[in-house]
Amino acid sequence: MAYETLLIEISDQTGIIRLNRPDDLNALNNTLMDEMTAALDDFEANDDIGCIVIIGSKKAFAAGADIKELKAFDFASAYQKDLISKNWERVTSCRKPVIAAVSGYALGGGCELAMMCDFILAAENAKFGQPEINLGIPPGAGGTQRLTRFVGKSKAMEMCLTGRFMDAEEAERSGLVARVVPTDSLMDEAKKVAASINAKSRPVTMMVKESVNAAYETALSQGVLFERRLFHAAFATEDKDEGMEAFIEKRDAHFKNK
Ligand code: DAK
Repeated sequence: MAYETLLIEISDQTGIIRLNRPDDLNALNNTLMDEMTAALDDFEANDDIGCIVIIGSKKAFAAGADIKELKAFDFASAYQKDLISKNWERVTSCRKPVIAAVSGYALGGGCELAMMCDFILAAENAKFGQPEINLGIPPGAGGTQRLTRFVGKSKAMEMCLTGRFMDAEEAERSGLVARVVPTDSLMDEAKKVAASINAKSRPVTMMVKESVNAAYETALSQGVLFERRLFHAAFATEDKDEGMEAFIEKRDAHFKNK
């Protein structure tokens, strides 16, 4: 498929989606979100791909949903058309790990998209924020919910109420991002992390992802029980035998994803 707003690349076993609307700081319009849905569908269906990276430009991961597109809606049309809802959730149902590699601005829907990914790798120049309040709207793609879970009520409330941006150092300190890397090495670092995940047993990476995500949706005792069921299930895989044999034989494991 030819993409208008994305650059797609497969590097080793990593599917890379680069947002590509440079003139609008990668503002997330309907076409881009449709294309991202299609790209994620393709990568998910491709057995050669273990892991996915979403990245923008040096200046902007994404400066939010496209305000020029949003402006045209009123309540009746937003409600009846379920404004920009259907193509925003695809990343959250992806079973393969998805890494957000954020350089520059990740604002509004851009910050929300990054938070929908499994973890965020931030460049030193990254800036996160939910500035929707300056436009006379609240966050609409999970910003008040996910940001609060990442950084706690006080900081999330302050950011959503004032529109203040958080830099990479503060984002790492607050638990929003996994790690901060030099700005010019962001893509290389993202590929390295992805390669390290690609070398693991794919069904087990899926189990880990499902289990960590369950921590957000369940009580602790139910989450631990869910983890226990997956743990026992992993003992039915050939990869469990390979991983343990490799350890005992002091060699690298070669997983078959079985
Ligand atoms: N939309 C459209 N165009 C944008 C944009 C955006 N979000 N952000 C930047 N641009 C465009 C600018 O209009 C400008 O275009 P031209 O004027 O050159 O044609 C170009 O990108 C460069 O921007 P600036 O000239 O402003 O660049 P600066 O370096 O001076 O400033 C900035 C960078 C990021 C601080 C500034 O551009 C800015 O404040 N941008 C807007 C940030 C913002 O308010 N974002 C939140 C948008 S609302 C939902 C899903 C998603 C959402 C809601 C619901 N559902 C699933 C229901 C999300 C909503 C939002 O994200």
